[in-house]
Amino acid sequence: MNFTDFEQYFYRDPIVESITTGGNFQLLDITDDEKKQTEEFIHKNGVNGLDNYLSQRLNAWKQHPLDIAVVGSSGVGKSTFINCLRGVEAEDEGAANVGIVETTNQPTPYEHPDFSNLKIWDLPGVGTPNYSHASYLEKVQFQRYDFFLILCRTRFTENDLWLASEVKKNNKRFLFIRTNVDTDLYNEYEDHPSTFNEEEILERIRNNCLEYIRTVDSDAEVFLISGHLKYRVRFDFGKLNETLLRDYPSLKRESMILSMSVMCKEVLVSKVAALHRRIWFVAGASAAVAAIPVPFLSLGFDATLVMSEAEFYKKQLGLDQSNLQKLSNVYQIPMDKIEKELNEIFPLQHLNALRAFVLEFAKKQAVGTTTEEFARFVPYVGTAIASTLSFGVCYIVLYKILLRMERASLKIVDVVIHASNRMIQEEQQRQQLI
Ligand SMILES: Nc1nc2c(ncn2[C@@H]2O[C@H](COP(=O)(O)OP(=O)(O)OP(=O)(O)O)[C@@H](O)[C@H]2O)c(=O)[nH]1
Ligand SMILES: [Mg+2]
Repeated sequence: MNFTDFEQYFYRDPIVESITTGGNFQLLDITDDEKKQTEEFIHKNGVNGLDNYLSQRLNAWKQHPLDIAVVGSSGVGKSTFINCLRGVEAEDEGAANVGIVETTNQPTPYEHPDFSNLKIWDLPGVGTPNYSHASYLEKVQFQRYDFFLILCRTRFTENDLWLASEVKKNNKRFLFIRTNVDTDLYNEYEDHPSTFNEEEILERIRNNCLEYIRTVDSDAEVFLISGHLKYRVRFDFGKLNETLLRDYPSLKRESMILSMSVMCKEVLVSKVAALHRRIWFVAGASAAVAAIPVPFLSLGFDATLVMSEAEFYKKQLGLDQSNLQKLSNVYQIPMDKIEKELNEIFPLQHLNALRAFVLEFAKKQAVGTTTEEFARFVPYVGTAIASTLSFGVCYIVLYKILLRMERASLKIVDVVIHASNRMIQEEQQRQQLI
């Protein structure tokens, strides 16, 4: 099968969504700038040092600080939401303090547990004696944030609207988030069990919020969520994340995508697209290294680099042991159920011993790979690199592993959604018994 057929094969694969079917690829395609920079590098230096140059490019996303501000009146659920975004529970170490009495009174940064460039800031609400309109912007260092998430629990206040208009004046972005919809739904159910209709109630809440916020921004949207971790796969959480990734300033977008936890299909698809476009960097860097002998492998191949990249996919797509264990705890999914689901796609034993698996895979892949298949990469990395077997093998190995991991991760998201629905049903039944 030549490379085009190989790609076609996956494009046509009817049973799964794959990297080729979801997300907006154009946005993440190799830019002319990137192509030009690599070309210039090769023109100047030959392939000497190209591995370093490309490896640096691979890590560039870590250099972008990302600061997201979460703001809203006291008690609307800021800290709870921040924990949810970071994938931690209120009782976990390093979690934001959550409570029924006022807990946040000065800007407090929370780093993402895995990616320290991403900080989510818990900001005090506007309009308290300590934070009047006049002093608020200066006191919270308004300019440092890339993005504002404005939260409310019932209705947005005048203070929230004031903040949104300030953000807009400064050409920054904000999103309105309405928390606590789980409680609203529950109350509605209690009050009107015979006519209860979830969609209708959510629509009513949405319209009610929109009426207010569209007075400051006619295009404003509102996202309805529950901040509790177990609801992270429900309501507008996925759409919220998608918008957050889409609206991020372009330079920081890759960084943002790679710095978020996988919590829904929207984030997952963006991550896969971002990882996919890294493959040619890794393959180029691998091929640029002078032949490093790998036992039993008769081609120059930077095995360490390729293995680390595969490990990076695993972590990015939430398939590492600690994340799976966490999902198992939060959503009460037995580990052997997770293992069984994964076995059909990417057996846990291989995921856990990924480095050995990658090497084995590369050995098999080296037989039968032909270099003409990669001619399309000549414009990016030059003939000297694109025509090596190393480039081809590395590309195919990473591509196939990424596809498998995408399927595996999508499966896990499905299992989590299922488990979350089950937990919610059980809770509703328990509450009816009280
Ligand atoms: N059911 C439900 N409870 C929530 C939600 N968000 C927050 N809570 C609860 O509401 C209470 C207040 O939440 P916090 O996250 O501490 O609110 P906050 O905005 O950080 O409060 P301050 O720091 O005091 O301004 C806690 O008991 C949370 O468990 C939600 O979406 N659904
Ligand atoms: Mg708080």
